[in-house]
This record gives sequence, structure tokens and C-alpha cells, in this order.
Amino acid sequence: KTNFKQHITQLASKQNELLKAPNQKAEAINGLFDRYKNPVLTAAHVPFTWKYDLNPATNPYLIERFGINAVFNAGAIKWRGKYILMARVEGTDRKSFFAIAESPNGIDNFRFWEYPVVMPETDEPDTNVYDTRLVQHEDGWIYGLFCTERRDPSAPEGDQSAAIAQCGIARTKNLTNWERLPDLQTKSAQQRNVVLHPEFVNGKYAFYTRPQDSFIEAGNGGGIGFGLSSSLENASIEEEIVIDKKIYHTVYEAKNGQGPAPIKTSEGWLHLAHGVRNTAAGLRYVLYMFMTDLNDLTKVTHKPGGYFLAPEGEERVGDVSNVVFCNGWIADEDGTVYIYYASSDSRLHVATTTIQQLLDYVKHNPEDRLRSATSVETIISIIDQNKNLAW
Ligand code: M1P
Repeated sequence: KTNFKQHITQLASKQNELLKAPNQKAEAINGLFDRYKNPVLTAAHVPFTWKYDLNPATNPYLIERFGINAVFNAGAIKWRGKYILMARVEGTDRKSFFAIAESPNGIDNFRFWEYPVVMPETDEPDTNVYDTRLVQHEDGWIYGLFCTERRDPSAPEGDQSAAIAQCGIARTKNLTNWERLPDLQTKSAQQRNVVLHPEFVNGKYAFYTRPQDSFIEAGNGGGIGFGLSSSLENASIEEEIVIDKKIYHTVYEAKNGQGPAPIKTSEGWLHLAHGVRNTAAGLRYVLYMFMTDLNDLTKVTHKPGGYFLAPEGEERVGDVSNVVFCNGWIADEDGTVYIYYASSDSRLHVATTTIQQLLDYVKHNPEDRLRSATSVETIISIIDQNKNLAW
């Protein structure tokens, strides 16, 4: 019994140390954003009260009764003065669910709320839910749009991995009680990375979509799409226009997807997205940016070439290595932007930047002109401009 008590005290103090550890900027400077030394959320941040039965009579060996494998891909929102993350938490049973963690400053001290999110289901239960995008819509609700995955009913018994991904929709006023709405209806066989635009467009709800043919492959439907629906209680998009498509020999050659909801600036809507290409080592996921017109959301006005953020150092390794993914960022009143990106489907990090830096980046970094020769031309023009400068 003494050992049992000691063990619990140890669990509590170890976790407390981790939760209160201050985070610091990493040293490398790139002019565009700052990385931080520690991840903001990991499996070890999940309260030990979720994992252990702490009663010596029913768990004499203090065995972990429910294992947590990873914490990653979080929706983000600033709410009641706190930086809120709605993370994808994955159990050792491979099922993901959502849990809310909050921090007073956005870079450390993230603590999970007492209970994970209880997400109501539709008549067709979800097998797995993940990657929520939190949006405070001008209609007054906070929405979570996420991926709901179910086994493909047409798959033969021998195929236990064929799945269908669709967009689940839920709304809340307090982030605790969620009302589940019917899944988004579109003409596409599968949907992932669906994001609600925070404002009405011509009186309708606007969505960024990612139509795809099969579960892993985006297929012909690849690209970030855009569509409108007059209702969210029965959301249905008749027409999806691809606004940012896959392109041969780019970082978004295989597929791409909208990250969080775009940030409104005086010059346009800033978008963060992920691009995927295939390699001999498997899929590589990086983040890239573009800007759309303030009045025409389907018009991409600026798009720097290449990636904005790619996995680096320890970020490169995890359950699904060589992946960075982002579905949450927060633009603060003072212009600071907190980008919550996950690495290798294993842990969640923050990078900070400002609206000014992001605008400079999207407006002035050269676009991808799609050939080796044009890349060399771009470099030469930078060298030439530097020649007359005395350093
Ligand atoms: O494993 C990398 C990512 O793969 C999927 O993203 P996408 O639909 O764009 O290919 C998702 O499962 C995502 O959660 C995951 O991080």
C-alpha cells in the first residue's frame, strides 16, 4: 500500500513538472516564425487520472488501464482570454477523440480539462473522429468541423482497412456541451480537411473542402475546394470549385488540404495549408501559405513557392514520420500569430510569428514558376540585387 501511494505521488509530481515547465524560443532564426524548444502537448500531458484506476483494491499493480499513444492535430481558438486547443488524442487502441487544453499565454502551461470532449454521434456512429477545425462564426456559434471515419460498407470482409471519410459538424457555446449536426453533404465520395469560413458569403455558410476519390488518394478531385450552403443544420454543397489545385513537381503534388480557417487581414485572407508529395520513404507533409482576395474568396492573389514550414530535427520522426500538419492557429489582438502544428502524427508544437511577417512573406516571396531554370533565374535576381549593397 505504501508503494502504491508513493507511485501515485510520483506520477502526480512528474506530470506537474512537465505541465509547468516554461517554454522558450528555439535558437534558429528564419525571419518568418520562431519555433519553441518544447512541444506544447504530448501524450504525457494527458492527466494520469484518465489512464489509471487509482484504487489499490481494484488495481493493485497500478497498471495503466487506458493507454494514450499521441496528442496532435489540434483546432485552436482564443476564448475568454485563454488559448484553447481542441486536440486529437489517440489511444493505444488507435481510436482518436477530442480533448480541450488551455493555456494562459499560448506557448506553455497547457492543461487538459478534467474530461475529454463528449462528442454526440449521428444515427450513423463514427468509428474514428479527428482533426477538428474550431471556428467562431459570425452567427454566434463556435463550430467544430472534423473528419468522421467509418468502415467502407461495400468492402469485402477480408478488407478491414477500407474506410470512408466525411465531414462531421458540431456546434457549441461553451466548448463542453456539443450539438451534433448532420454530416456535410457534397458530391464527392470522400471528404477530409473541411473548414468553415468564419463569415457569411452572400448570406450563406462558406466551406473549404477537399474532395477526394479514395481514403488515402485524393485522386482526380484533389485540391482545396470552396463551396456554399444556405444551412448548417443540413449542410449541403452543390458545387465545389477547386481554388488551389495539386501541381506536378511541387510540394503539393500528391494532395493538399486547408489547415485552419483563414485569418482576415486588411490585404486579404491568409491561408495555411498542408501539401503532400510521395517519396521513396513515404508521404511527406509540409505546410505552405497563400492569400485570397477579401471580396472574392475563390481568387488566390498571392502564393509563395515551396513550403512555409517542414519537419525538422526530432519533428521528422514519429508514428507517421516526415509529417507536419496544422489545423489550428490563433491571431491575437496585438498581431501575434500562434501556429499550432503537429509533427509526425505524434505531438503538438507552437510557432509564433506576426501578421506583418506573414503578409510580407506571402506578398514578397517569389512564386513557384515550376521549372529548375526559373528557380535559378529567381536566385540570380536576388544575388544581383545584393551586389550593390555594402555589408
Ligand atoms: O498522416 C498525416 C495526416 O494524414 C491525413 O491527412 P490528409 O487527409 O490531408 O492526407 C490525416 O489523417 C491527418 O490527421 C494526418 O496527420
